[in-house]
Amino acid sequence: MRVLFVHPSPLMYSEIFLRLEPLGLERVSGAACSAGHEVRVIDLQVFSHCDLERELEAFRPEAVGFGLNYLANVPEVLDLAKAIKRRIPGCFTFAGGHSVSFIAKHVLEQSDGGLDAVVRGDGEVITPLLLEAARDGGARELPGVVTREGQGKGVPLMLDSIDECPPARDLMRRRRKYFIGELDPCASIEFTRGCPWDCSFCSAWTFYGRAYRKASPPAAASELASIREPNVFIVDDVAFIKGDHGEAIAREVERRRVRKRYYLETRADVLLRNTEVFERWKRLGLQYMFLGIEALDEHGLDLYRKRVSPDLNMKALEAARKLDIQVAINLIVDPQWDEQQFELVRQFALSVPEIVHLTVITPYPGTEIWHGESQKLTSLDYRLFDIQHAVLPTKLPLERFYEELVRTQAVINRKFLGVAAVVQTFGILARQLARGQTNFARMIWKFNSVYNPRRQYSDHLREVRYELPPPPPHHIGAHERTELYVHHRAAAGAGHA
Ligand code: B12
Ligand code: SF4
Repeated sequence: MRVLFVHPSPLMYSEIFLRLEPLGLERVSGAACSAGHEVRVIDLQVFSHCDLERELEAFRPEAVGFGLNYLANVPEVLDLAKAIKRRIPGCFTFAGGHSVSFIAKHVLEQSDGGLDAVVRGDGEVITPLLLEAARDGGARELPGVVTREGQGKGVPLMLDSIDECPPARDLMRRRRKYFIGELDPCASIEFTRGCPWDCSFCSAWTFYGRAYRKASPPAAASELASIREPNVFIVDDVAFIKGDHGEAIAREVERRRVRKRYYLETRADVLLRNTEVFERWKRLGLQYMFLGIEALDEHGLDLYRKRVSPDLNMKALEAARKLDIQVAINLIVDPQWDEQQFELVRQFALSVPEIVHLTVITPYPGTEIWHGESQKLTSLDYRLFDIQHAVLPTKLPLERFYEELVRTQAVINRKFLGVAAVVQTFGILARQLARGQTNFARMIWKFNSVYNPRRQYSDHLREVRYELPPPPPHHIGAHERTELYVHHRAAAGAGHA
């Protein structure tokens, strides 16, 4: 079968700092290739809608699969699916990915015949079965697959070992467009999948049922060695949860003499528990680390069920400084913040050497905080669910809220995107430009055009064609949390922290 996989366009607020290869879609594409299909991938982060039209004309796919990890991309995918159905009526269209797994039935209904199926959970095992069923019939019975006839029998199929079905990186074109900050160009890799913690604002744990799977160290190191880019983003939700796993991969990487520069995301307690692992990876090229600090006070940390204290967070920052790893920290903005609270955050951000990143608390389907928010949500417009917009009532008038938010982001960004920082990074920039790598240089000049309070406010005034389903009215109790799971942790190889 001729199968085209499509990754939607970037969300404008993330494009400034990074643009990364769609690893999940590449893995699903790899699985379809191994099953004997003729596969192409088009990533609308780096190609235009016109390019997609040309691809449809030239390739005439018999099936099109969309990656829907992000809620904000749902409207674009719905429109594309409908347009493709009109253009190639017999084409089988489907979507899969993180966000759509939690609202599969709703999205399918909204597609108005544009989508034939939505896949919930891991995509590697089910996609070849779905493509077979698209040709021979029986799609509606497949586990984890939602079609117009209803939900298939059984729970979504989990990949036993993430060593299987490596990503089809060779199918991606314009790979030089993928970057994160000065790690330009940058590839991505997965050492583990899933997260055993249970923060109330996050859906990483509900997706995988609090299980996580580990790549075997030789397989992880071989994959790393096969990557051509000099920089690598380790996409694990929490990197090096198990110290011995991180050490074992490091050993294999050393043995193969792989030398790259790395970016990863982890937790404060994991960094403190496994400091020597991070130290070893620093020697191997670890440059940047993202720490989800989320709140500066005990109350906020409890509310998000982060299971760390403010003191421990600060100790982790000190540990990272000693290791000489550049750290970006995330803080969650509460829409109830007033001017004073923003000012406190600005002062904090200017007092620490780390890059401070702000995200607005957003109840996503699949998170605990989604439940019971029906009275409070001010919008159900998918496009605003990108953690840069406020979809809960703000204490300040909305326009003032965005002024404060953008002002805070600008102060923080001047710290590392300003003239002094550019002078510091001049050598890096010059080397990249000489090699024709322009992503990082563009990023430096783009900030003001994208982060703009009026633009953010006016995003709320756009015509809304597609809305999220309203959240269930009741809060979720501790004993009901497993009901949020897409996968249940029965799968082989799944572990706990
Ligand atoms: C790495 C990552 C990123 C990267 C890479 C993005 C990219 N180009 O793919 C970066 C840093 C760029 C990023 C950015 C953002 N991210 Co992000 N990201 C992740 C993370 C940690 C891992 C994703 C990953 O690569 N996993 C490994 C691969 C193998 O798994 P996968 O992508 O899920 O794919 C599997 C299945 O989903 C499925 N699948 C995927 N695609 C398809 C397609 C088909 C057809 C099928 C059948 C199946 C299928 O099969 C795959 C294999 O099993 C997830 C958390 C998570 N655990 O999923 C958050 C996550 C997806 N991100 C999230 C958010 C909020 C964002 C941002 C909006 C944050 C921001 N404002 O800056 C941006 C927006 C990005 C954009 N669209 O432009 C949220 C999603 C929230 C939501 N409901 O919309 C998540 C869930 C994190 C969280 N816990 O809140 N992200
Ligand atoms: S925020 Fe991080 S630690 Fe908490 S559940 Fe999500 S991925 Fe896990």
